[in-house]
Amino acid sequence: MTVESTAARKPRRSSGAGTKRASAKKTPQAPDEPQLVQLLTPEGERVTHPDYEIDLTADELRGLYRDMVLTRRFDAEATSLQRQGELGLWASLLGQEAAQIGSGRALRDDDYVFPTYREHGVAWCRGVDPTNLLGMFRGVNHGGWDPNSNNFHLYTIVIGSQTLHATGYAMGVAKDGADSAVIAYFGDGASSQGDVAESFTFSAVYNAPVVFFCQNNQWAISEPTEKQMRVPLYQRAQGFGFPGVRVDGNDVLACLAVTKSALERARRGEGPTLVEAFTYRMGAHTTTDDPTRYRADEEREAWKAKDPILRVRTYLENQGLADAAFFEETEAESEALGKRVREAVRSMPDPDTMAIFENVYADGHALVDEERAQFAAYRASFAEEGK
Ligand SMILES: Cc1ncc(C[n+]2csc(CCOP(=O)(O)OP(=O)(O)O)c2C)c(N)n1
Ligand SMILES: [Mg+2]
Repeated sequence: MTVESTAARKPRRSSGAGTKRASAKKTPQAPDEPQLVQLLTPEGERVTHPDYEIDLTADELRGLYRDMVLTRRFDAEATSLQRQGELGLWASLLGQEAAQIGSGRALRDDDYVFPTYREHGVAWCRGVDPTNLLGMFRGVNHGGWDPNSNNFHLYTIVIGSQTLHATGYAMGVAKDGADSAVIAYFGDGASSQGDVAESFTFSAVYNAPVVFFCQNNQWAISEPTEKQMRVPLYQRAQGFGFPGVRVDGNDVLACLAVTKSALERARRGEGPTLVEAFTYRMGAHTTTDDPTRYRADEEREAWKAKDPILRVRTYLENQGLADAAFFEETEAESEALGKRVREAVRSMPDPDTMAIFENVYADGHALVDEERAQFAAYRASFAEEGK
C-alpha cells in the first residue's frame, strides 16, 4: 500500500533576529503531498507495497530492533560525553535510526559506503567499532578507522563532497567489472550543493552503480526544507535521468526494501537511484546548536509519534515474535555498550601535538616543514617563560 505522507509541515520561522521560539502554528496537510513507501506504520501495523516487499525471519526482525536500540544508546552516550566535556562536539542521529539501519543492512560486505558525519547507525552495520567513531569528536585523531577494512569511508564534514567521491568510486567499480555497489549518504541541505548536482549528472551519464541515500531530516541546521527546494526532493532525480523514490525514513523495513532494490538495480548496471528517506532530526543539529530558537516543540512532538524503534517493538510484541526476556537482554546489552563507550573515550590518550604535521603529503613539503618548525618554536617558548 502506498500511503499519504503524514509528515507535519513546518511552521514558518518567525521573523526577527533573536526570536526565542518559532510560532507553533500548524499548517494543514497539503493535498498534493507526495507518496512515500511504507511497510510498517507508526502504529506497528504491517502493510504491503506493490513494488517493494520484504520477507524477514523473526530473527532478522529482532536483529533490526536490536541494531536500532544499540545505535540509539550509543548516540545518547556520546551526547552525554560531550556534555561532560569528554568530546568537543557530537552530531546526534536521534530519530534517524531506521533510515540508517534499514539502508545499512541492505548492503553487501563488498559494497562501499561514503557517509557524512551523522551515519553512526550505518557505521554500526558495517562493523566499525562505535568507540572508533569518537576519536575525531574528541579531537585525538582525524578519523579512527581504516576505511578499507569495512568499506566505510571516513566521515565527511564538507557538505555534499562525498557524493562526488562516491560517484568516482562507483565509476571505478564499473570499470573493474565488479558487481558491487556504492552508496552515498547526504542530507536535505546538502542536496542544494553543486557537488551533489555534479555527481547526479556524472553518475547518470556514466551509469555509475551508486545509490544516493538522502536523509531528509527536514532541517539543515536552522534552515527548513522550504529553503532548499521547490519540488519534493526525490523528484529531482527525474531531471537527471534516473529514478527517485521517497520512503518513510522512520520505517526500517521500507528503508531496507527500497535500498536493497536500488542497490540491485545498480549491480545490474542500470545506474543510480535517489532514495529520499523522509525522516526527522529529533535532536539538535550538533551539540553546539539550540533548535528551540528556530523550530516549534509541536513539530518534534508530531514526529515523536512516528518513532522508528517503538513501531518495531509494537510489531514484535503484537505478533509474538519477541518475549520480555529479549527486550530485557537488549536493554542490558545497550547499558553495557554505554559503559564500554564511556570508558573507552575517557582512556583515549592525548596525541602528540606535533603529529598534526604528519601525513599531510606522502613525501613531505617545505611549507609543512616550515610550519612544523614554527610551531615547535612556539611551544618551546612556553618552556622558556617558565624558567
Ligand atoms: C561545504 C560546506 N558548507 C557549509 C558547511 C556547514 N554545515 C555543516 S552541517 C550543515 C547543514 C547540513 O544539512 P543537511 O545536509 O540537511 O544534513 P544534516 O546535518 O541535517 O544531517 C552546514 C551548512 C559545511 N560543513 N560544508
Ligand atoms: Mg538535514
